[in-house]
Amino acid sequence: MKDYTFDTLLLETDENGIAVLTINRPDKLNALNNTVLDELEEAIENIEKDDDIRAVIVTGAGEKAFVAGADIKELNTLNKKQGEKQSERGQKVFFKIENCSKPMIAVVNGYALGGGSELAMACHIRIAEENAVFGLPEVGLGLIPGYGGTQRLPQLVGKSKAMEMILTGGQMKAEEAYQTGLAGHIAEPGKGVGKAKELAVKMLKNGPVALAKAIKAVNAGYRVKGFADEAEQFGELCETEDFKEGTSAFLEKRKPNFRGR
Ligand code: CO8
Repeated sequence: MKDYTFDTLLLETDENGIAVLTINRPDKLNALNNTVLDELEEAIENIEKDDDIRAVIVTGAGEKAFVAGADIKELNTLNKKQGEKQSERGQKVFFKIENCSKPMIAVVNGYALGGGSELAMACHIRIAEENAVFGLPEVGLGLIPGYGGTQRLPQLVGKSKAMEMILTGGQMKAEEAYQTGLAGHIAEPGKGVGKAKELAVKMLKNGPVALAKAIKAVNAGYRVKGFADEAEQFGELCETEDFKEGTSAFLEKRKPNFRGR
Protein backbone atom coordinates (compact mmCIF):
# COMPACT_ATOMS: atom_id res chain seq x y z
CA MET A 1 0.00 0.00 0.00
CA LYS A 2 1.50 3.37 -0.98
CA ASP A 3 1.52 6.31 1.44
CA TYR A 4 0.26 9.63 0.16
CA THR A 5 0.90 12.93 1.91
CA PHE A 6 -1.03 16.11 1.23
CA ASP A 7 -1.48 19.43 3.07
CA THR A 8 -5.27 19.56 2.70
CA LEU A 9 -6.31 15.95 2.02
CA LEU A 10 -6.05 12.57 3.69
CA LEU A 11 -5.96 9.44 1.53
CA GLU A 12 -6.10 6.09 3.29
CA THR A 13 -6.80 2.70 1.74
CA ASP A 14 -8.13 -0.39 3.57
CA GLU A 15 -7.35 -4.07 2.98
CA ASN A 16 -10.24 -4.34 0.46
CA GLY A 17 -8.76 -1.63 -1.75
CA ILE A 18 -11.34 0.97 -0.69
CA ALA A 19 -9.75 4.39 -0.24
CA VAL A 20 -11.19 7.20 1.85
CA LEU A 21 -10.26 10.61 0.47
CA THR A 22 -10.98 13.28 3.10
CA ILE A 23 -10.97 17.01 2.42
CA ASN A 24 -9.13 18.20 5.49
CA ARG A 25 -9.55 21.94 6.27
CA PRO A 26 -12.11 21.65 9.07
CA ASP A 27 -11.40 25.14 10.47
CA LYS A 28 -12.63 26.56 7.13
CA LEU A 29 -15.37 23.93 6.76
CA ASN A 30 -13.20 22.22 4.11
CA ALA A 31 -13.65 25.12 1.65
CA LEU A 32 -12.00 24.44 -1.70
CA ASN A 33 -9.06 26.77 -2.11
CA ASN A 34 -6.53 26.38 -4.91
CA THR A 35 -4.33 24.05 -2.83
CA VAL A 36 -7.28 21.69 -2.32
CA LEU A 37 -8.06 21.74 -6.06
CA ASP A 38 -4.41 21.06 -6.99
CA GLU A 39 -4.16 18.25 -4.45
CA LEU A 40 -7.50 16.74 -5.51
CA GLU A 41 -6.19 16.57 -9.06
CA GLU A 42 -2.96 14.96 -7.90
CA ALA A 43 -4.88 12.50 -5.70
CA ILE A 44 -7.17 11.39 -8.55
CA GLU A 45 -4.18 10.94 -10.87
CA ASN A 46 -2.53 8.75 -8.22
CA ILE A 47 -5.74 6.81 -7.61
CA GLU A 48 -6.03 6.03 -11.33
CA LYS A 49 -2.49 4.62 -11.38
CA ASP A 50 -2.57 2.76 -8.05
CA ASP A 51 -3.70 -0.87 -8.51
CA ASP A 52 -4.16 -1.23 -4.73
CA ILE A 53 -7.02 1.31 -4.88
CA ARG A 54 -10.23 -0.10 -6.38
CA ALA A 55 -12.93 2.30 -5.13
CA VAL A 56 -12.92 5.73 -3.48
CA ILE A 57 -15.06 7.38 -0.83
CA VAL A 58 -14.89 11.19 -0.74
CA THR A 59 -15.84 12.93 2.50
CA GLY A 60 -15.08 15.97 4.67
CA ALA A 61 -13.14 16.28 7.94
CA GLY A 62 -14.90 17.43 11.10
CA GLU A 63 -18.47 17.25 12.35
CA LYS A 64 -19.99 20.14 10.45
CA ALA A 65 -19.21 20.08 6.76
CA PHE A 66 -18.55 17.94 3.73
CA VAL A 67 -17.29 21.04 1.89
CA ALA A 68 -18.77 24.55 2.40
CA GLY A 69 -17.91 25.68 -1.14
CA ALA A 70 -15.15 27.35 -3.06
CA ASP A 71 -13.00 29.53 -0.82
CA ILE A 72 -14.81 32.87 -1.00
CA LYS A 73 -11.66 34.74 0.09
CA GLU A 74 -9.93 33.59 -3.11
CA LEU A 75 -12.97 34.42 -5.29
CA ASN A 76 -13.42 37.98 -4.08
CA THR A 77 -10.55 39.48 -6.14
CA LEU A 78 -11.08 37.65 -9.45
CA ASN A 79 -11.56 39.63 -12.66
CA LYS A 80 -13.48 38.33 -15.71
CA LYS A 81 -10.58 36.44 -17.28
CA GLN A 82 -9.41 34.98 -13.97
CA GLY A 83 -12.98 34.03 -13.02
CA GLU A 84 -13.53 32.12 -16.26
CA LYS A 85 -10.15 30.42 -15.89
CA GLN A 86 -10.83 29.49 -12.27
CA SER A 87 -14.19 27.99 -13.21
CA GLU A 88 -12.53 25.95 -15.98
CA ARG A 89 -9.84 24.82 -13.54
CA GLY A 90 -12.39 23.42 -11.06
CA GLN A 91 -14.46 21.90 -13.87
CA LYS A 92 -11.34 20.09 -15.13
CA VAL A 93 -10.61 18.57 -11.69
CA PHE A 94 -14.26 17.53 -11.28
CA PHE A 95 -14.28 15.95 -14.78
CA LYS A 96 -11.36 13.80 -13.60
CA ILE A 97 -13.47 12.68 -10.64
CA GLU A 98 -16.55 12.03 -12.80
CA ASN A 99 -14.49 10.08 -15.31
CA CYS A 100 -12.40 8.16 -12.79
CA SER A 101 -12.38 4.50 -13.83
CA LYS A 102 -12.96 3.39 -10.22
CA PRO A 103 -16.26 3.94 -8.36
CA MET A 104 -16.32 7.29 -6.53
CA ILE A 105 -18.84 7.60 -3.69
CA ALA A 106 -19.41 10.90 -1.88
CA VAL A 107 -20.36 10.70 1.80
CA VAL A 108 -21.95 14.07 2.52
CA ASN A 109 -21.48 14.57 6.25
CA GLY A 110 -22.78 18.11 6.79
CA TYR A 111 -22.82 21.24 4.61
CA ALA A 112 -22.25 20.60 0.91
CA LEU A 113 -22.63 24.12 -0.43
CA GLY A 114 -21.62 25.64 -3.76
CA GLY A 115 -18.41 23.92 -4.89
CA GLY A 116 -19.05 21.32 -2.16
CA SER A 117 -22.34 20.21 -3.72
CA GLU A 118 -20.63 20.37 -7.10
CA LEU A 119 -17.87 18.05 -5.86
CA ALA A 120 -20.47 15.59 -4.50
CA MET A 121 -22.37 15.75 -7.80
CA ALA A 122 -19.22 14.91 -9.76
CA CYS A 123 -18.92 11.65 -7.81
CA HIS A 124 -20.78 8.60 -9.16
CA ILE A 125 -23.00 8.10 -6.10
CA ARG A 126 -23.95 10.20 -3.05
CA ILE A 127 -24.75 9.05 0.47
CA ALA A 128 -26.23 11.76 2.68
CA GLU A 129 -25.69 11.55 6.42
CA GLU A 130 -28.76 12.81 8.32
CA ASN A 131 -27.14 16.22 8.92
CA ALA A 132 -26.32 16.74 5.22
CA VAL A 133 -27.31 20.07 3.68
CA PHE A 134 -26.98 20.43 -0.08
CA GLY A 135 -27.19 23.84 -1.71
CA LEU A 136 -25.97 26.09 -4.48
CA PRO A 137 -26.05 29.48 -2.69
CA GLU A 138 -23.92 31.30 -5.28
CA VAL A 139 -26.63 33.74 -6.44
CA GLY A 140 -26.61 35.10 -2.88
CA LEU A 141 -22.97 36.03 -3.48
CA GLY A 142 -23.77 37.66 -6.84
CA LEU A 143 -22.40 34.58 -8.60
CA ILE A 144 -23.52 31.33 -10.23
CA PRO A 145 -22.31 27.78 -9.65
CA GLY A 146 -19.08 27.49 -11.62
CA TYR A 147 -17.76 24.00 -10.99
CA GLY A 148 -20.39 22.20 -13.07
CA GLY A 149 -23.44 22.65 -10.81
CA THR A 150 -25.58 24.27 -13.51
CA GLN A 151 -25.01 21.20 -15.66
CA ARG A 152 -25.00 18.29 -13.20
CA LEU A 153 -27.85 19.31 -10.86
CA PRO A 154 -30.47 19.22 -13.69
CA GLN A 155 -29.14 15.80 -14.68
CA LEU A 156 -29.64 14.49 -11.15
CA VAL A 157 -32.92 16.10 -10.02
CA GLY A 158 -34.50 17.40 -13.27
CA LYS A 159 -34.46 20.88 -14.76
CA SER A 160 -37.36 22.38 -12.80
CA LYS A 161 -36.14 21.41 -9.33
CA ALA A 162 -32.57 22.37 -10.28
CA MET A 163 -33.67 25.75 -11.60
CA GLU A 164 -35.60 26.41 -8.39
CA MET A 165 -32.66 25.44 -6.22
CA ILE A 166 -30.15 27.51 -8.21
CA LEU A 167 -32.36 30.62 -8.52
CA THR A 168 -33.43 30.65 -4.86
CA GLY A 169 -29.99 29.61 -3.58
CA GLY A 170 -32.09 27.21 -1.49
CA GLN A 171 -30.97 24.23 0.53
CA MET A 172 -31.97 20.58 0.46
CA LYS A 173 -31.68 18.42 3.56
CA ALA A 174 -30.88 14.70 3.52
CA GLU A 175 -34.49 13.46 3.25
CA GLU A 176 -35.32 15.73 0.30
CA ALA A 177 -32.00 14.90 -1.37
CA TYR A 178 -32.98 11.24 -1.10
CA GLN A 179 -36.53 11.89 -2.40
CA THR A 180 -35.25 13.84 -5.42
CA GLY A 181 -32.53 11.31 -6.26
CA LEU A 182 -29.68 13.67 -5.45
CA ALA A 183 -28.61 11.19 -2.76
CA GLY A 184 -28.96 7.45 -3.23
CA HIS A 185 -28.98 6.62 0.49
CA ILE A 186 -29.29 8.23 3.90
CA ALA A 187 -27.07 7.18 6.81
CA GLU A 188 -26.92 8.12 10.47
CA PRO A 189 -24.23 10.67 11.32
CA GLY A 190 -20.85 8.95 11.36
CA LYS A 191 -22.21 5.87 9.54
CA GLY A 192 -21.93 7.12 5.95
CA VAL A 193 -18.45 5.78 5.28
CA GLY A 194 -19.53 2.34 6.57
CA LYS A 195 -22.56 2.41 4.24
CA ALA A 196 -20.35 3.50 1.34
CA LYS A 197 -17.95 0.64 2.08
CA GLU A 198 -20.86 -1.84 1.97
CA LEU A 199 -21.81 -0.54 -1.46
CA ALA A 200 -18.19 -0.56 -2.65
CA VAL A 201 -17.72 -4.17 -1.52
CA LYS A 202 -20.77 -5.18 -3.62
CA MET A 203 -19.32 -3.35 -6.62
CA LEU A 204 -15.85 -4.85 -6.18
CA LYS A 205 -17.17 -8.40 -6.47
CA ASN A 206 -17.52 -7.58 -10.16
CA GLY A 207 -14.89 -7.30 -12.87
CA PRO A 208 -12.82 -4.10 -12.54
CA VAL A 209 -12.64 -3.66 -16.31
CA ALA A 210 -16.43 -3.97 -16.51
CA LEU A 211 -16.83 -1.34 -13.77
CA ALA A 212 -14.55 1.05 -15.64
CA LYS A 213 -16.40 0.50 -18.93
CA ALA A 214 -19.79 0.89 -17.20
CA ILE A 215 -18.73 4.26 -15.75
CA LYS A 216 -17.51 5.36 -19.16
CA ALA A 217 -20.69 4.22 -20.91
CA VAL A 218 -23.06 5.84 -18.38
CA ASN A 219 -21.11 9.11 -18.52
CA ALA A 220 -21.22 9.07 -22.32
CA GLY A 221 -24.99 9.48 -22.16
CA TYR A 222 -24.67 12.64 -20.05
CA ARG A 223 -22.20 14.68 -22.07
CA VAL A 224 -23.53 18.20 -22.21
CA LYS A 225 -22.18 21.30 -23.87
CA GLY A 226 -23.03 23.83 -21.15
CA PHE A 227 -19.84 23.72 -19.10
CA ALA A 228 -18.04 26.31 -21.25
CA ASP A 229 -21.08 28.60 -21.01
CA GLU A 230 -21.10 28.19 -17.23
CA ALA A 231 -17.45 29.27 -17.05
CA GLU A 232 -18.09 32.21 -19.39
CA GLN A 233 -21.11 33.46 -17.38
CA PHE A 234 -19.13 33.00 -14.16
CA GLY A 235 -16.29 35.12 -15.57
CA GLU A 236 -18.69 37.85 -16.69
CA LEU A 237 -20.18 38.04 -13.20
CA CYS A 238 -16.72 38.70 -11.76
CA GLU A 239 -16.82 42.15 -13.42
CA THR A 240 -20.07 43.14 -11.70
CA GLU A 241 -20.60 45.29 -8.60
CA ASP A 242 -23.01 42.65 -7.27
CA PHE A 243 -20.24 40.03 -7.21
CA LYS A 244 -17.94 42.38 -5.26
CA GLU A 245 -20.77 43.23 -2.89
CA GLY A 246 -21.92 39.61 -2.39
CA THR A 247 -18.50 38.13 -1.71
CA SER A 248 -17.37 41.12 0.42
CA ALA A 249 -20.57 40.88 2.49
CA PHE A 250 -19.80 37.23 3.30
CA LEU A 251 -16.23 38.05 4.32
CA GLU A 252 -17.41 41.03 6.41
CA LYS A 253 -20.15 38.84 7.98
CA ARG A 254 -23.04 41.09 6.87
CA LYS A 255 -26.01 40.92 4.47
CA PRO A 256 -25.36 41.98 0.85
CA ASN A 257 -27.05 44.99 -0.72
CA PHE A 258 -27.37 44.11 -4.41
CA ARG A 259 -28.05 46.91 -6.92
CA GLY A 260 -28.27 44.86 -10.11
CA ARG A 261 -25.10 46.30 -11.58
N1 CO8 B 1 -15.04 30.06 1.85
C1 CO8 B 1 -14.16 30.54 2.75
N2 CO8 B 1 -14.31 30.40 4.08
C2 CO8 B 1 -15.39 29.72 4.49
C3 CO8 B 1 -16.36 29.21 3.62
C4 CO8 B 1 -16.13 29.40 2.23
N3 CO8 B 1 -16.99 28.91 1.31
N4 CO8 B 1 -17.33 28.62 4.35
C5 CO8 B 1 -16.98 28.77 5.65
N5 CO8 B 1 -15.81 29.43 5.74
C6 CO8 B 1 -15.08 29.78 6.94
C7 CO8 B 1 -15.73 30.96 7.67
O1 CO8 B 1 -15.32 32.19 7.09
C8 CO8 B 1 -15.21 30.76 9.08
O2 CO8 B 1 -13.88 31.19 9.11
P1 CO8 B 1 -13.37 32.09 10.36
O3 CO8 B 1 -13.53 31.19 11.56
O4 CO8 B 1 -11.95 32.39 10.03
O5 CO8 B 1 -14.28 33.29 10.43
C9 CO8 B 1 -15.17 29.23 9.23
O6 CO8 B 1 -15.16 28.71 7.88
C10 CO8 B 1 -16.38 28.67 9.93
O7 CO8 B 1 -17.54 29.12 9.24
P2 CO8 B 1 -18.75 29.91 9.97
O8 CO8 B 1 -18.26 30.60 11.19
O9 CO8 B 1 -19.44 30.72 8.93
O10 CO8 B 1 -19.65 28.65 10.42
P3 CO8 B 1 -21.22 28.65 10.69
O11 CO8 B 1 -21.53 27.35 11.31
O12 CO8 B 1 -21.65 29.90 11.38
O13 CO8 B 1 -21.89 28.68 9.21
C11 CO8 B 1 -22.12 28.02 6.92
C12 CO8 B 1 -21.73 27.61 8.35
C13 CO8 B 1 -23.62 28.29 6.86
C14 CO8 B 1 -21.76 26.86 5.99
C15 CO8 B 1 -21.34 29.30 6.54
O14 CO8 B 1 -19.95 29.09 6.81
C16 CO8 B 1 -21.47 29.68 5.10
O15 CO8 B 1 -22.50 30.23 4.69
N6 CO8 B 1 -20.40 29.44 4.27
C17 CO8 B 1 -20.37 29.83 2.90
C18 CO8 B 1 -21.24 28.94 2.06
C19 CO8 B 1 -21.22 29.39 0.62
O16 CO8 B 1 -21.70 30.46 0.28
N7 CO8 B 1 -20.66 28.55 -0.26
C20 CO8 B 1 -20.56 28.83 -1.65
C21 CO8 B 1 -19.28 29.51 -1.95
S1 CO8 B 1 -19.15 30.04 -3.62
C22 CO8 B 1 -18.81 28.65 -4.48
O17 CO8 B 1 -18.73 27.59 -3.94
C23 CO8 B 1 -18.62 28.82 -5.93
C24 CO8 B 1 -18.22 27.54 -6.59
C25 CO8 B 1 -17.87 27.76 -8.00
C26 CO8 B 1 -16.60 28.55 -8.18
C27 CO8 B 1 -16.31 28.71 -9.61
C28 CO8 B 1 -15.06 29.42 -10.04
C29 CO8 B 1 -14.28 30.21 -9.12
